[in-house]
Amino acid sequence: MRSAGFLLLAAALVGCQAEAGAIEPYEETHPELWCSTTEPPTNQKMDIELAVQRAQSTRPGKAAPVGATIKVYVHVIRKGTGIENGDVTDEQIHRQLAVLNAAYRPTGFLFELAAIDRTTNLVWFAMQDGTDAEHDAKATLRKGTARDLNLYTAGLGAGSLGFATFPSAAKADPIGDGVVMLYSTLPGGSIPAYDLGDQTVHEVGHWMGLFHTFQAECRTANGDFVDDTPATDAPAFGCPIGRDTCGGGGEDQVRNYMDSTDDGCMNTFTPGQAARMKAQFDTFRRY
Ligand SMILES: [Ca+2]
Ligand SMILES: [Ca+2]
Ligand SMILES: [Zn+2]
Repeated sequence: MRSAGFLLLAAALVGCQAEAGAIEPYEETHPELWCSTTEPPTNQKMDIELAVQRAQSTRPGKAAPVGATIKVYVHVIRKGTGIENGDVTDEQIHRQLAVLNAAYRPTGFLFELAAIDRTTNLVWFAMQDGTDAEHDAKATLRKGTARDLNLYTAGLGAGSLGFATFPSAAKADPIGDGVVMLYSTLPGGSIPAYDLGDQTVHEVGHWMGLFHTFQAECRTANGDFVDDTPATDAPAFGCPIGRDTCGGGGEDQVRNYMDSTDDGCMNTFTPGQAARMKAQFDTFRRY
């Protein structure tokens, strides 16, 4: 069991070493909005994979980890009252939870609304990844433990649909742990093609430990450390069914939640992604 695990890891390491350079969207697409999650640098990814391997190979009984029901604390950051000021409604939040549960139920995870709070703050409303505004908002609002999802909605800016932290970062930065969404992507929001709540499913995918399916371009199918998502050369936008950007391995999974397609297009997590989420949650969020 253990040696098989290390063989898999060795294969992953080879994939990682081949990985270099930024992933550029196709010239013709130029989306105005995108996921702005920052993935860990390659050397840190190797440490993360090793930590998961180690933790999972020493699990009592060595049974595969199961999923969990995750409490969700929703923090609405607004400019004022009314949806035009980012004051998303309780109904939108309940619909978002339903979208999350529909997407994650097959993976073994469910989400349960714990609380909603609302804060009017123009500086926090414009928060971006890594800013003082983000830090201040999270330091003030975050609730629960590493097992709980803190979901912030705000106006963001700079083209961001949302951004998330990874499970492996939760212990070192418990305050920062969470998902920040552009408020107008929640179900019933105002962004065409990104108004069904699937962008939150994508960002929560990062929070669960998933990387983009196009992570390593065509160099390896294992750039996302998931075997059953074929190598993909670049993010897909819209819904280009049948696209196949890398030779072999099957068509690109444009319906995968961890690509970059429209909300109406993405509808799939693979068994490999579900297994990765469980191992990541068990290693980094259950302590
Ligand atoms: Ca893959
Ligand atoms: Ca292919
Ligand atoms: Zn992303």
